[in-house]
Amino acid sequence: MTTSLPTLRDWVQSVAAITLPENVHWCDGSDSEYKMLIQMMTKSGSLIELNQKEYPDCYLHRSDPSDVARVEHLTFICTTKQEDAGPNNHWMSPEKGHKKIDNLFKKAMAGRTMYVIPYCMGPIDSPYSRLGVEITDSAYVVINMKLMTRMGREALKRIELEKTFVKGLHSIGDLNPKKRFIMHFPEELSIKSIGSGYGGNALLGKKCHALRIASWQARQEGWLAEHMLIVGIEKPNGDIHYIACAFPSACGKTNLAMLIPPASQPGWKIWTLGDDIAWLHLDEFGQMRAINPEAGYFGVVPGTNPKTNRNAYDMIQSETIFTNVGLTKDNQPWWEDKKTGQPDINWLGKKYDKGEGPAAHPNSRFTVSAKNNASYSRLAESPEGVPISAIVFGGRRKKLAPLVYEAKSWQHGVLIGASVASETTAAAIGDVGVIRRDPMAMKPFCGYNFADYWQHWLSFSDRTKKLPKIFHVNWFRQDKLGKFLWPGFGENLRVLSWIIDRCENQVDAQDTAIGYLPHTKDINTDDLEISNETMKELLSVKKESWIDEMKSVGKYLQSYGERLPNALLKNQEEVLKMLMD
Ligand code: OXD
Ligand code: MN
Repeated sequence: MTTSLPTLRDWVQSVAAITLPENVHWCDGSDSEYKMLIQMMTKSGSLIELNQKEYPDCYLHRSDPSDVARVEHLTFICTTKQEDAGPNNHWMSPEKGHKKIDNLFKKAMAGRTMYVIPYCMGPIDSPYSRLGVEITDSAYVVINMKLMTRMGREALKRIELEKTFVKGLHSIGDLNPKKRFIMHFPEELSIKSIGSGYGGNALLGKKCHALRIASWQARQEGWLAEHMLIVGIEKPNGDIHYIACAFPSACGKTNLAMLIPPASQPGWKIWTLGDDIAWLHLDEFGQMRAINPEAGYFGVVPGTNPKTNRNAYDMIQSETIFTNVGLTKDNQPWWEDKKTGQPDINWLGKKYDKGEGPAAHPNSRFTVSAKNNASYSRLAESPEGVPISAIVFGGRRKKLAPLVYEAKSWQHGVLIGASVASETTAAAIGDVGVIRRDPMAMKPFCGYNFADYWQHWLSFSDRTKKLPKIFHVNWFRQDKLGKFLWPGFGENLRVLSWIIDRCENQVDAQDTAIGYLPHTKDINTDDLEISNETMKELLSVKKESWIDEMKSVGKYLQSYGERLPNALLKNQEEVLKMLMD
């Protein structure tokens, strides 16, 4: 296989001339190709076949111990002007960026196969989808891209027709963290990544393309590329509302996207469209519609059990690639909180010893096709996407944020999104549990200056009167002893149900300075062991703390300087004033 598109052919040839691979393999995306690669990798030891009776077609990959998460400190946005990347990104000039990384690509693929992966982000026939080609020397990347994107022949056909695609060049290099860089050149629609074979650093269709580059393209073209799950919530009367939720990494997006209604909520159903990324467009009638650019899940494994996420637990019993989990004696994958089996070997391949840390790495992952999920929505393949009724922001906040509240307007909702803060998790290298601002859950993923991004968000209210309502949720509020106040998981449906009632104008709410809050009676707590006091606490707004919060938000926003949209600051000042009155 090769291509009739000269720009693609020339680019592949020029990359080969620098990286000097032994072979070039154009990926056709077929099942036989996938099988061939699995066989090759199991033979070489880079994949371990798991217990095929219990886990058919499941494999384990162990990444280098120094390469287990995204590396935000080594991720750069390379724009001509530094202000275009903004204070939210690490910046390098395109000239310096290319020079630095091109040096590392010299002979990087010597003795290896170079794979050329044409892929489509989004349903293959959707006008909202975008195309890319990833060149990589990692067979692990190829098999993951097969599960995570629409890749191969069909994608190439569309690339040849449209002639525009994002160029992604990746090599694992020598996995030396000192020679690891993830660079984005949004003005050229290109990505170069070297030195890591892990997740978002290496599967370039995901964070690099579908968020960082796509957010840049989206601003130019009038849409939004967001770190959001998309889920359909079917009410007992059969009506379905689609909502998009932005939570920071490892804050339960996958669990919410696959939620199973508890027995106490008969008649409700949940349909998954996506668990990580949403592309949002206004259609010709001004309705916001969403597609999921991905075709699979790259989810955090630890904590997955029949109680927390039955759908995910079942879905990863077959046709799954596990990365960095432990093993039982009979070669089944094992992770913390699996609730069954015993670890024998840890994620490093060593005999498990409780004193030496967890069996599975806290950021260990599963890769699986979205079609394996029992709650997969039939509209996930729909080229026109789904209409969005509500956008929901959230984060991990031990204190402060109530269980749920609603923005008073689109502009106020943008302020709420811009103010999102959360405790950091193991999804990225760095301290865990530290509160940081993570606007719209996009801190690591926005490919341009946040000030311009907020302006772009605000501009949607000039374009349509039909925008979704905006909400904020916090499943993670704790009492003084550090115990979670809200049961979470399936019970979150009770909160979603209030959100839907609000979208349908079925219930009124308390009008407070921070937004509209539910009356305690409107969150259904039937069959739930939760006291009235706890509910009150969950919905309480501590004035002094919120005054501090809004002051801190004001300071944060102002750090964006002159490009900060006035409307955002005006909204923050209004909320602060109402709190102080
Ligand atoms: C992810 C992340 O892997 O957000 O989805 O880190
Ligand atoms: Mn994510």
